[in-house]
Amino acid sequence: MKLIGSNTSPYVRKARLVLLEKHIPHTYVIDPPSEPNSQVTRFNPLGRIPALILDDGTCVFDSAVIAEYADTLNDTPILIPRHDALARMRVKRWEALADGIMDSAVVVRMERIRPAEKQEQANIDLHYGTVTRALAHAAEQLGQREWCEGDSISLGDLALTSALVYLNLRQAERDWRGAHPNLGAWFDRMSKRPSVKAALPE
Ligand SMILES: N[C@@H](CCC(=O)N[C@@H](CS)C(=O)NCC(=O)O)C(=O)O
Repeated sequence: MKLIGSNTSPYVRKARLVLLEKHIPHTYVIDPPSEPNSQVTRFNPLGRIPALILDDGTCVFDSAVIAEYADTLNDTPILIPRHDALARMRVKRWEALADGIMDSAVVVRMERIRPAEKQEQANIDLHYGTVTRALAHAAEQLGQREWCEGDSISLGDLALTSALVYLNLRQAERDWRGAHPNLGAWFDRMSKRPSVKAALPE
């Protein structure tokens, strides 16, 4: 299978982390949709990345569907609990929280790269504030635990890691570690994983 993505996209990073953690063989192809010759719309009608192309040509999107599909391919590890409905919901909720951080951080990024006179400060403030609130919630929920959910790594950990990597990249001024030292310590542990090292933006 082939994962189409870019090194800056947090959604792509989430999908890559899932494939890498589960040691699922794949080729990683960099093809940002913003490039004029991008082929992404040939596969994904939404023109977005990540897009996972299976060997028979099936295109899997978006990142949540890719994560769920990939997780069923093997049990090493299981990243989304299969039988415990509440644990499964909590993992998917961590993913939703992390995706929401990514969504708002992407809005802020898109505003900031517009010409200064066209930037909407109210939109920046709204989404910057959403990230601030979501980070506080994540830190509070995480507490001193080693993992977002249960006693092993889950999709929640990978999604949150990806969101934080994106904040480090695009909101470098944000001192989220200072505000939430427990999140910083957890992130430092996650950052030592070979998957996270392999999927960092260049
Ligand atoms: N909800 C989607 C979001 C994907 C997304 O918005 N990807 C961005 C890159 S960060 C993209 O492809 N943007 C190009 C576009 O929308 O034209 C997911 O989780 O995969």
